Amino acid sequence: MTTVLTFGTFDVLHLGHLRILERAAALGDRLVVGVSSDALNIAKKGRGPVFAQEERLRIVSALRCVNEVFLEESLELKREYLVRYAADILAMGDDWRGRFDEFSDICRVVYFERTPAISTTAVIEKIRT
Ligand code: C2G
Repeated sequence: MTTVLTFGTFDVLHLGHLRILERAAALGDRLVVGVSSDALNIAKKGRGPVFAQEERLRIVSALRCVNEVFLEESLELKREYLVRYAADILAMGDDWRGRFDEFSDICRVVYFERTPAISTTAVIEKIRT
C-alpha cells in the first residue's frame, strides 16, 4: 500500500485544490492531507483564512479522493508528519518546488504543476469587486 501525503490551507476550495488532490491520490492507494491550522496560515500569509480550520478539515475530508486529514500546526514538523503517517510520497504544488527536497531520504518528493489562473486570493478579489 502506497501512502501519499500533501499539505495545504485549502481555503475557499477551488478547482486548483481539487486537481492537485486528485493527482496526488492517483500516485498511490491512500491520500493523507495535512490542512494548515489558522495560526499557521496567519504566520505564512499574514492573514487569517476565510474558513476556519475545523471547516476546512471537514470540507477536505469529504472529498472522494481523500482518505484522511490532520491539522498541520507547523512547517517545521514536516518530517514528523511524514514518519507518523508512514508516507511513501510527498506531493506538493510547484510553487513549493525544491523546498521539500530534504525529505527525499525518507520518501519520494513530487511537485505538480499548479493549475494556472486560479487562486483563493483571486476568488476573494472577484467576490469583492
Ligand atoms: N494549488 C494548485 N493550483 C492552484 C492553487 C493551489 O495546484 N491554482 C496547490 C498548491 O500548490 C498547494 C495546494 O494546492 O500544493 C494547496 O494550496 P494552498 O492552500 O495555497 O496551500 P499553501 O497555503 O501553499 O500550504 O506546508 C506547506 C503548506 O502548508 C502549503
